[in-house]
Amino acid sequence: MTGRASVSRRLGALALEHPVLNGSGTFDAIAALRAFGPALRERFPFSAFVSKTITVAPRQGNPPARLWEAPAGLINSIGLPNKGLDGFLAHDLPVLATLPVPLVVSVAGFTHEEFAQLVETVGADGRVAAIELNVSCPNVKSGCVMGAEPRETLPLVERLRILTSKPLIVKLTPNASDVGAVAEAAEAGGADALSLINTLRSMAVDPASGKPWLGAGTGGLSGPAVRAVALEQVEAVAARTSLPVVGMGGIRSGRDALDFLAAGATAVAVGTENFRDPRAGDRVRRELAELLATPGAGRVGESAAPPKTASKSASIAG
Ligand code: RRO
Repeated sequence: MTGRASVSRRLGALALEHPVLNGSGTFDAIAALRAFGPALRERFPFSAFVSKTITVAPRQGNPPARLWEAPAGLINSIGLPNKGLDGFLAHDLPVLATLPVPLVVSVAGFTHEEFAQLVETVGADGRVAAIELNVSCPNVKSGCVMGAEPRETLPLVERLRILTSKPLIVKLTPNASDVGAVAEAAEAGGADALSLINTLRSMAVDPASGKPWLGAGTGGLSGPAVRAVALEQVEAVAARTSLPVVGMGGIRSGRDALDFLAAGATAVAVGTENFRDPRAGDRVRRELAELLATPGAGRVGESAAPPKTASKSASIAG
């Protein structure tokens, strides 16, 4: 993988001051502003903030239990609770717009129409820098399957592309049979960037009853348990498209983040670790900056495959 990382820190038109973002739904910036006040704005851990996914209609989310601690990981079955588009615009967006970094709004529709309404409305708002299309939520029964098959992803992204000039980031699922093919479909449809991985479909058994622990039966696994899977998928996607990739999955340290850059990611996102340590993003950013300043930082292994494009061939340290 030597030399597979891009030095560019752009996701389409969205320029990043450093490579560390948050994973959608893993950092409640509104609660953090209440808890940490101006100190959070002065030293915001992420180079862009990605919101929790919103839908057109408000949602309560899944029945409890919604969380299970797995070995080196977390299974969630949150089920997309949110205030809906109107509630987001009225209550959350005005606060998120005060953050000192660009705002990426994550959206999910159950139909193409819903996705279109979300992208058109959110994209027209000057406070929004980019839109993440969540086509990969593992925790809702219908919908959100549009990222599982290239034939579903291509027409959706094509339709949304013409509705906004803002960068579109497509969030990919690790549960697709061929994530590289879905990534190619997103690129063909006009996406500006890709992010992966969303969580791995999973379940946990209640030891007392022998029945599923989670109220919805199944959930999505994240945390260090998925990091090796995520790295492989980032590598595969970076090799098959020329789009910038935001790599995530179990990143806890600058060293973990560097591995994702070495696998071909342009930027990384810290997710589950934010729940354990709300300052994790800042630590990962500092540790990664130190590693990137170290000569030869990119030499983390043997090249698995030749880079597809010249832009992917710059070394990390370069
Ligand atoms: O809300 C959730 O249950 C959820 C979402 Br939208 C997602 O994209 N990924 C995930 O693991 N959980």
